Amino acid sequence: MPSPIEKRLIAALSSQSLSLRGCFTPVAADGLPTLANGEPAASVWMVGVIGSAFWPHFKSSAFYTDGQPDPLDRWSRAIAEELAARFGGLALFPFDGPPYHPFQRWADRSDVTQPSRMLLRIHPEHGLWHAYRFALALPVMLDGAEANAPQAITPPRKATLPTPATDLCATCSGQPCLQACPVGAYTGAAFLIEACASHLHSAQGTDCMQGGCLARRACPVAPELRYTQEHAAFHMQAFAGQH
Ligand code: B12
Ligand code: SF4
Ligand code: SF4
Repeated sequence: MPSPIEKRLIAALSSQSLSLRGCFTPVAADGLPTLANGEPAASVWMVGVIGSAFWPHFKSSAFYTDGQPDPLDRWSRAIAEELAARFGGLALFPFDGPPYHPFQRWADRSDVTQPSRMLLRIHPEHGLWHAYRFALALPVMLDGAEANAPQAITPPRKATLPTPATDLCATCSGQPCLQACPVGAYTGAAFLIEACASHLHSAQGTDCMQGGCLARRACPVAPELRYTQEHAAFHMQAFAGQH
């Protein structure tokens, strides 16, 4: 049963085609900055996308067509900062850095994601087809109570999540992601960025550039959520443009 704050956030996010990807009660090791009033955050809410469901909504925004750089990051920032102001908290972004906020560690604190052989986090239902757009660090606890209210109860969020039964990659037959890259950029333990980037900039890289990473596309988990061609090409162009 979602808490009142969870319901309000879900409603606000769904109007932007974004998903609430989980939440957690931060501890010092999570490395959260303090809020504007100098107090620590009482809860962190992870926001992201699953598949390409958000794509038409983002594409219809002014950010997509204004010709300025980083339209998706600017779209995310506009939404997050409005929500942070509305809820009295702080918006944190995966792309601000280096140093970067540890979004993948935060993901593991708030959802049933696991490290995959591609190093990206894999989710039992969403596979590799999900990403984070921002996090909201709020002064209210997970159940919506004020952080300093004596009666406030913080449910141990992880305890309410289903336990991932298996290591998805360890039980994956043939681990096709490790075979599919034409230049072997995924070794299972590392991502060889130079090998990937030089392939993308060559004539042979057209398939990856236009349809998305072949290794990621080879993953059998959640094939129905694979990014659309246009969405995948958008990310590949952004990646290739920086490397
Ligand atoms: C720098 C960066 C890169 C670099 C280097 C990535 C790396 N693995 O070192 C490059 C340019 C290569 C890159 C490429 C891509 N990235 Co990138 N990247 C980031 C970024 C901005 C910072 C990572 C970081 O240094 N964090 C700081 C450390 C302290 O945080 P952390 O949570 O502890 O993360 C580290 C550990 O979790 C560790 N790790 C991850 N998995 C595993 C597994 C094991 C076994 C171990 C030991 C460690 C480990 O690696 C992380 C980096 O060191 C993150 C966003 C973010 N803020 O996290 C996105 C992020 C990781 N990237 C993402 C994506 C999608 C990609 C690409 C597919 C390109 C794209 N945009 O479509 C490729 C895939 C490459 C790959 N296999 O990693 C997503 C992953 C989503 C997911 N499903 O997990 C993120 C979270 C961005 C987002 N908005 O959601 N990326
Ligand atoms: S984008 Fe293409 S070259 Fe780069 S890792 Fe994926 S399959 Fe390999
Ligand atoms: S193809 Fe198999 S090994 Fe690779 S990420 Fe997907 S589940 Fe994991």
